[in-house]
Amino acid sequence: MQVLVIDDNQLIRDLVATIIDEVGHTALLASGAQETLEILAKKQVDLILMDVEMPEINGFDLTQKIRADMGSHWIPIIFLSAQTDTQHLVDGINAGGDDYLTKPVNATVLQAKIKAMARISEMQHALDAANRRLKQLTQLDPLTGVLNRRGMEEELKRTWKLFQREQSPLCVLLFDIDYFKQYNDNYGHQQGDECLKAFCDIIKQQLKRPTDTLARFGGEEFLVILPNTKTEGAFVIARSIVLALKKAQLSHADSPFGEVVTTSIGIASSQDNPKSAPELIKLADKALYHAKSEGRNRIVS
Ligand code: GH3
Ligand code: MG
Ligand code: MG
Ligand code: MG
Ligand code: MG
Repeated sequence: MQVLVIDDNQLIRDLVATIIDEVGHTALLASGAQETLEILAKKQVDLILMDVEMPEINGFDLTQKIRADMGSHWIPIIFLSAQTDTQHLVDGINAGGDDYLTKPVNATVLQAKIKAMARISEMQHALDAANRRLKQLTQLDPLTGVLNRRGMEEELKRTWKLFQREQSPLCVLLFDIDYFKQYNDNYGHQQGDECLKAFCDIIKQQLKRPTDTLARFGGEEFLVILPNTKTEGAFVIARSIVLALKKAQLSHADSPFGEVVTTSIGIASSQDNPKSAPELIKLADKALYHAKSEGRNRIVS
């Protein structure tokens, strides 16, 4: 574990560091609030040992600040204080601390408490990992492995915030496979599923930036989110996907376009002045509608 020791007294910091060292953990040292926040921003910290009496900000207030800053990310905090009255301990727990030891510190007691906190911290890490996995599962489409509608909405929200902050252009491409009902009718639903997977693979291969995202919008409709891309750039990518799809020659006997699978694409851009992310999608949907009504197998913005 990396244990952050916060104390304005250097002698105590060094003493506590030695106690931590003895049981095979690594001590990180901070003399006050600023150093504490710098270390927390830069390094992985698994446990905090916090002095209470400090000149600029006391340990209770600093604990409240850390808890507020870190949101759902929990780091165990043990107070080390010269105050022995029980009300002080209660105040410490109320401020967000997890345990309270009095100074001078008993090395054996502190090492035992560190062991207990390490156990809880490990459970917390496992829980965090499980939550991350769960989030991933609830945001991915099981058939194609790309983001599902829920994941798409989260990603779009994130990208929209970035666009608002940095005013870098943002485009989306909305795809709808042409005559896909006939594809299913002709080849069966299972082959239809394979076609959707192949379609996604073709799109993914044309997305060169790690920030470009593909999501399943629903059924045989897919959305590509292109941060930092102007309309012209979005057209270039849309055309490259159409070309790759043409090269792939996915048979579709009932298609009027050379008996292969084709797609219609609607492009929308932040340059069209949508007021929100859903409005951007609405513009893409409108463009896609025009691509369909103008004959399919085309790109419209
Ligand atoms: P258009 O050219 O106007 O887009 O016609 P279309 O037939 O593609 O459009 P429509 O929206 O009427 O049909 C979409 C079809 O996509 C119908 C549905 O059965 C099929 N579909 C949706 N999701 C899946 C899926 O997960 N697997 C398979 N195999 N087919 C799907
Ligand atoms: Mg002190
Ligand atoms: Mg459709
Ligand atoms: Mg349709
Ligand atoms: Mg379709």
